[in-house]
Amino acid sequence: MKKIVTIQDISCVGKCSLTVALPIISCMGIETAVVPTAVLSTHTAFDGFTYRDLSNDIVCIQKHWQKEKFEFDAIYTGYLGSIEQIDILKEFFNKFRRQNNFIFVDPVMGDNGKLYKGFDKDFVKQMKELCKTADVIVPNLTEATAMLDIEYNEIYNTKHIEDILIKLSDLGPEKVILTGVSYNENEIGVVCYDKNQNKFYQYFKPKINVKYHGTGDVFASTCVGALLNDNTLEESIKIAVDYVWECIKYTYDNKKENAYGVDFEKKLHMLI
Ligand code: PXL
Repeated sequence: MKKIVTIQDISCVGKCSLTVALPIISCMGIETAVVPTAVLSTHTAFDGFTYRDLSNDIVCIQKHWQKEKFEFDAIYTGYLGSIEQIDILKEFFNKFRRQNNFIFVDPVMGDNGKLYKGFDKDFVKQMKELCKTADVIVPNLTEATAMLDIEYNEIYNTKHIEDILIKLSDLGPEKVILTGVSYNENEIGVVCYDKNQNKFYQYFKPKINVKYHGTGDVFASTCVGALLNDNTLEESIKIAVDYVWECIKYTYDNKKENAYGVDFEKKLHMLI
């Protein structure tokens, strides 16, 4: 059985990060170890959320796991709360990186051209450093342009997107997956680049005009699960886009509320 460790916060209410990653990856038949980086009462789009930092615990967990000689087929990081946590994870990667495993970084920092609460340019700089050490990264357009320090624009062409992918892969990662790409008002999807194969792949679906919280985490979790299950990059983005799209469609058709994320539970059967 394949085994992954995913390292991100646990937001008690508001489906995202660990409360999404754990069920999704488990449904894909992969043993899922978790390292919670922080406990929040809700994700940060709610007012007045509580935040307990677990940075020290990450170090203790790492030391224990080294003694136990645990190994993982993939290491997947998501939302991180501080620059200190990024430094801790660089060390974690050094200790658990193997010839035959891969490091998958979702540089969660923002969306729709804006950074989330609590993130600034220094954080972006350090997240870029973490991305340099990864094998696969999954930024959205906001995160990609922030890391490359280029202007975020809602209108762009294929060349702009391919330039971004190549520049990000030049940093280090062999595979770069850019989410939330939309060349016209009818379609949205993912474009990715495989440096070793020097190939771009893309996959689009009809746009549903709504934004839900946590869909980036649903995508990243499904994508890393699909890659671990020996799907190609091209197959994996298709599996993940199709799943996220069905989750959005179901949620949109059944309720319009969006702060709590998508009802991904109703579509988990697609992944089993
Ligand atoms: O979905 C990304 C995410 C994860 N964790 C927390 C967040 C967010 C996005 O805002 O606030 C705590």
